Amino acid sequence: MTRGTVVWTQQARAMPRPKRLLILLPGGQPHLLKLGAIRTSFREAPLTGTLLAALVPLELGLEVTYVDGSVSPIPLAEDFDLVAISLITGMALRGYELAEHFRRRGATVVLGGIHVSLLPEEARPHADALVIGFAERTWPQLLRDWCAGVLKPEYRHIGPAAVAGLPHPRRDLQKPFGYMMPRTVNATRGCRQACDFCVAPAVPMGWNTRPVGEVVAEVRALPGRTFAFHDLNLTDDIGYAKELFAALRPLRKQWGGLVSTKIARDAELLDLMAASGCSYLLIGFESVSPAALRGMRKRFNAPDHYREVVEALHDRHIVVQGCFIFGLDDDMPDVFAQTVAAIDELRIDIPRFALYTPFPGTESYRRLKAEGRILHENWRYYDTQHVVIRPRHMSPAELDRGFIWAWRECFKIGIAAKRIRLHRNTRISAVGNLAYRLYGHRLKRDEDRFPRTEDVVAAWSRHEPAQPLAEVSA
Ligand code: B12
Repeated sequence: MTRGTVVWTQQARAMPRPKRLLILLPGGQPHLLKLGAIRTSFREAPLTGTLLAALVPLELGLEVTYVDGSVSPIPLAEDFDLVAISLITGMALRGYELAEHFRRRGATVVLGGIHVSLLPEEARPHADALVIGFAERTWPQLLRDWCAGVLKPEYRHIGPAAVAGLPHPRRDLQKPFGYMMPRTVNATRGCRQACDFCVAPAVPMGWNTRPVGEVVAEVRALPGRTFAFHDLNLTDDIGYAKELFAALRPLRKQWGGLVSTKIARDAELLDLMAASGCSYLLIGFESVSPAALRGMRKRFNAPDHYREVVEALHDRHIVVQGCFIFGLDDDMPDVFAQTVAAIDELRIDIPRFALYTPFPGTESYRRLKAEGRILHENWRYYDTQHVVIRPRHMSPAELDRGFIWAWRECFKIGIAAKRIRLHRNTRISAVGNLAYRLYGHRLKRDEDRFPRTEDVVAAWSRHEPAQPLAEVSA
């Protein structure tokens, strides 16, 4: 053995192993599609985890693992030094269980995300540190503190996110073939509207936009020709949106995103949007009743103009994914049939339904709580797909049945096929309709995964645990 080799071996032994960081989204089962050994999500790839991974300071030398529990098993038997878990309300209880699990194995646990910002006191006992608000600045600082052994119990950033100069999300850590749309991008943060069910005014997120040049550079660097914007309301600042769309045009990519019905008021915006490669849009129509819309403070939605909105987009070959909410105060028992008929008349390409859900911290929560109409606070069911309130003009069970009926009715094969044929962009429309048809079927069939309201309320009053950990990792 040469002298040099001995020195190398001793150095290798003396080198500390890199600290292991797990970034975890607890994940939800409802949108999982299992085909034999293949697990994929109906969804688009979330940005939260990949952005947090990109923000990890390189000089700390951490070994980063990213797991989205929606598409991958959670590595319960592995040891990590630091586990960072992102929580939205529907995932909160699972997240707490996972936090306890990894803490028992010796990890330091950090919790962040919308739910933590809404209810920090609930989250606090489950974590060594909380991150409240947007984390572009606080998360790198937290990691530096942790490595230096001076972790604080709380890191807080209230107000608009610091979005200039962001690194590109670590999409290389994403599960390959895990998502229907793997390439997602974020251009704006927050929303300036005040819809009563939305958490944006509750956090409060403020409003901020990334420099257009940085967004364009990120999009240019993406492989493939398609991507999706993950913004709450991409066109909330119309001037910014126009500048962005004009700059995207030369890239000749196709994209989808979330916008409000307000876009139809501006033909120039629509033209720029279409020319920049917009191929589908998710729009919250929410209701066909003006009174219901007033009740939820979404006055800028005018059902009389919905037809115009859809036509303006169809004229530009843009597929319209329309969201509708059931369980609003003005909803009568015939709201389900009325909405399904309106969707047909409006020629919405991909309809989608949600239940009115009073997320903690929101205006709707305060109001319904004061009226004694919140059935339970088992956050597991706060996912907009389970009834958690007592509606005004029907029973919770009627709302439950009507909701499932609408999902099933709207995606009956003949009806869905007619919708698909109507649009020139058949591929997107077909994939969307097929995915939601499968979803509607599971909603009805899979009683274990979608227990109905009476059972949930009964279990809540018996103080039963939310969900065993084994189920989480399955
Ligand atoms: C894009 C989006 C989606 C995408 C991707 C979801 C995802 N998991 O990322 C899709 C379409 C799939 C989706 C689905 C759903 N969504 Co969604 N979605 C959004 C949206 C518009 C943007 C999220 C985003 O990507 N932001 C950009 C990223 C980078 O920011 P971020 O996630 O906020 O994270 C930042 C901070 O919060 C923080 N942070 C977050 N987690 C953690 C964790 C740690 C440890 C740290 C340090 C920091 C940290 O750091 C990040 C950088 O600042 C938000 C609205 C919003 N503005 O947040 C709604 C939102 C998150 N969705 C919501 C809901 C309800 C859902 C669904 C349940 C709807 C449904 N029934 O299908 C599902 C749930 C799916 C799931 N399992 O997550 C609600 C959640 C409300 C709540 N209290 O729970 C929101 C807030 C919308 C709203 N206005 O009410 N959604």
